[in-house]
Amino acid sequence: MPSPAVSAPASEATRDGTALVDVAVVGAGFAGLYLLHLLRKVGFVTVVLDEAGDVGGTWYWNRYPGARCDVQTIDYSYTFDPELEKAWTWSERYATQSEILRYLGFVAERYDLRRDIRFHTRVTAATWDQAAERWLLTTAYGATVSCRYYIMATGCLSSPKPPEIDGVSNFKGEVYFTGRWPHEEVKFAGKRVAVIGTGSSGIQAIPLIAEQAAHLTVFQRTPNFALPAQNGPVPADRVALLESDRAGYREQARWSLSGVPWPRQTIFSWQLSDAERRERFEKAWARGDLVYLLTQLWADQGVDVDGNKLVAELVREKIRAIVKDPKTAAALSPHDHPVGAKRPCLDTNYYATYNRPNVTMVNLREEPIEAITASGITTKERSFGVDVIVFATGFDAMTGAIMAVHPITGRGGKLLSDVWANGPKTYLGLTVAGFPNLFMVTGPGSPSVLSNMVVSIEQHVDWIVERLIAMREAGFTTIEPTETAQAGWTRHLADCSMLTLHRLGNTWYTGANVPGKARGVMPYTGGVGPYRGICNEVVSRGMLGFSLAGPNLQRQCNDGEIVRLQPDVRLVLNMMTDMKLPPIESLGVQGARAFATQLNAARPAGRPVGEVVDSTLQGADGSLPYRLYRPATLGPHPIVVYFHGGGWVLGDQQSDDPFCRDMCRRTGMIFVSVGYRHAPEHRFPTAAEDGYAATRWIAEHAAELGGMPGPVLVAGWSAGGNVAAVTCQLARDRGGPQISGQLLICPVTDYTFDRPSYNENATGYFLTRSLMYWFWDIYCSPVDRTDPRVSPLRGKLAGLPPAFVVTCEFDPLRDEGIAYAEALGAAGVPVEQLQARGHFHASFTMVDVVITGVSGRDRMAEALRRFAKPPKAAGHYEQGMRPDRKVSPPAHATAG
Ligand code: N01
Repeated sequence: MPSPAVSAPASEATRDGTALVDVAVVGAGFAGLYLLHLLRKVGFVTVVLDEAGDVGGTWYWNRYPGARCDVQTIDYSYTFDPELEKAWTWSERYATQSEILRYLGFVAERYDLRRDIRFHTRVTAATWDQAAERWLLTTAYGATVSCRYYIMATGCLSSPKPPEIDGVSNFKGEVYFTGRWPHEEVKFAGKRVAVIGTGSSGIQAIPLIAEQAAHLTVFQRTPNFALPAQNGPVPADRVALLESDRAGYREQARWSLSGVPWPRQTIFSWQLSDAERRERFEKAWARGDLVYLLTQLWADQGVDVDGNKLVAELVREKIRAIVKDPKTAAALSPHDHPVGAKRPCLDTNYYATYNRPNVTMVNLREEPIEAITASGITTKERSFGVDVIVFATGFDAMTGAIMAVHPITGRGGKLLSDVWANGPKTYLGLTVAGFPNLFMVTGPGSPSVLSNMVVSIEQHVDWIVERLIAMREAGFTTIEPTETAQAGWTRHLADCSMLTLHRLGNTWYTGANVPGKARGVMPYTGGVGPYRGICNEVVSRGMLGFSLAGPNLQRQCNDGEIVRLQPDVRLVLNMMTDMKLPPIESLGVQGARAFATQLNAARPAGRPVGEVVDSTLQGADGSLPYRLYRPATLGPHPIVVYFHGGGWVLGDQQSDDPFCRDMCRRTGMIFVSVGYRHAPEHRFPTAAEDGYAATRWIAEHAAELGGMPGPVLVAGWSAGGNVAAVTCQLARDRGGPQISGQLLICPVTDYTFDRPSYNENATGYFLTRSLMYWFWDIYCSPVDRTDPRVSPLRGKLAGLPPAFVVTCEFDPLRDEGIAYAEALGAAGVPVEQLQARGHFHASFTMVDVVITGVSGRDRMAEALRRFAKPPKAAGHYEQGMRPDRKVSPPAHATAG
């Protein structure tokens, strides 16, 4: 093993005792080793510094009994060199720590890496020298390194956190930390052992310690979900899949959500029977694969609280079946976080260990630890005499190891600790504004710990090294992200965090495990593949968000934000682009209708409601079909008359089915979706007159429909929003029916096309300018377009029911929706607006596809509920009666 006295590599120059290199890398784990290999290969003089005595990173330190990886090792391996893949075979599906360490040693040997690694070398400070455009690193043993580029390959879970329990230093027995386990064998035989902490480390170590110790007492504060690893040979189906097309398998992993190639589930929990769900769960349990368990049960398990609760209950059922003592089983059953919000654990005999006579579980929720004494541990209730304490208390994750190099001083004396005081700020999780030429591998703001780490590491290393090569070729010597790009990324991360349930757990993902640490989801929750696409796009768009400079070059700053769309909207639009769909207007009316039907057939089915009834009502000129959605709760319910979208040309009473179901559930109201007539068969003003007539009929037949007699509400999306707005004006002018509120989602309100949103969003966001021209031409002659029955913005607005107007940032109709809301307000109508940032025209109707639309629909439902509740003095809202109320978005997604 190399000693601390490793001399400076031959490739390094020195000046005044300071080693001069192109690149200094901190950390000799998976990331540092691959960086060194690649950087050297392309001619950068590189040194790697590591506090450890040899290569391995996290696998060097975490030597506790039972330590293994929790992603199958065929996936948790380097893929950069096919020859390396051939040269190494894993012995088990989840390799032990010692086997992984051997693998990393083998890699170091194979590429002769150790000669450029300085072990036992802790970096104590890093300072950017603007004049020299270099970083100066100081180390614990005094040596200094000057580098052009400074890369933190320090890992996400390498800085153990202190246990935060009084009296640890008083304890006279043996103390171990799982994250800093000794190299010598630790003997537990005949000893009374305490383990504090039941995360992945504790759960792996506990069964093995229990087998040796005279007695083991486990101190558990929060129970975790754990899945039996079912370790053994690598499953034959995965090996066959890999070997049938190794390159294809690896490529799929790179573009998958988690870095392991599993397909996206498309079936939702509510489409499966109890028996089918159980069967899927049992298969996952028997498979022993966390990624499989977290992604392959049903599509809503990771994004919806209700879909997730079904998984949680099935795991708790398993715990109750394995653990004999009901009180212990109950204590081991997590209830405080969704499955996957906290990293679930992969175990071998964990739950069954609590059936052993020599194991006691202490539930710290009932009896917290008060102190550690010379002879043991005292809780609020009892004292436990122990000989050994094992702290499996976790890490200051994601930021801890980076901040452990302190101070990191960037441009203008800026300290990273100050910049990150309220939580890490990065661009792409790779770079930080104000810290030129500093890179982080799998830093906060990148998928990192929510992915197969090796896939994410290889992506970062490749991206960084390619950037350094490109800079060298172009003559640039510094690179730094802009504040705009970083702020945009921070916003994008927050948007992404609404996609999954990670925000709902108090975990190390959110900084909650370290007292005083800023809270917020730190890893990128938008998925490995989408993230890779974004990093590539930064490059293809001319290093968007970066400023580059060089001695003989003009500074190049391509300022801007890489993602302004909501993450799921971006995915949907990219998917549509990939499908190379023809413009809808090029298909002709019948073709467009067939196409819309085909699109609707491919979307997720809506959720169950109490009852769905198809029938007919009386329209302006004959009967019209309608579809009624009734809540499962006891009636009578308020009625919402709903008008679908489709430009007065496409769609029918079923075409917004998932949206109506969702809103019926969310509001607890009856939704009646009206099949109003369409152009070109029925041009202006048929849709408007049908809408009005249908509303009148529904109000008159409210009791028969099971609804509340009295005022109804109206709602509509797009052209349906137009029909809803017009209906309110007609109802006011024609003596009823009474309407207590209007919900207008991306409504058409005016015939002019010159507002900025028409130009800004003319193409690329599904509803295009030319499609809108087409709709208008089919429905309404130019001479009729100023008529308020098609351009309600041109009508009289006073005296209309209160309104909730939704507009989307990337929608040609945005500005006319805003104009309508403002005009309503100016006319004294109580109005609330939801201007949805990052959304497009179909964001709110693409239920269970655009997950970030949930909070918007919650706000719409709240508005409808308020409208339906008349003020005490009057039967319905009159002009100006209701103050405009501000509504906060809900804390989390609900199923409605
Ligand atoms: O750490 P943790 P870990 N008093 O933070 C408890 C990876 N990993 O080392 O939840 C009492 O998960 C704490 O309780 P609570 C993996 O990503 C991977 O186990 O804060 N208890 C918790 O139970 C993993 O998620 C593998 O209430 C205290 C435990 O200590 C991550 O590393 C193996 C306490 C800490 O759990 C971290 O896992 C191991 C106190 N004062 C780890 N302070 C693989 O298989 C903390 N706790 C690849």
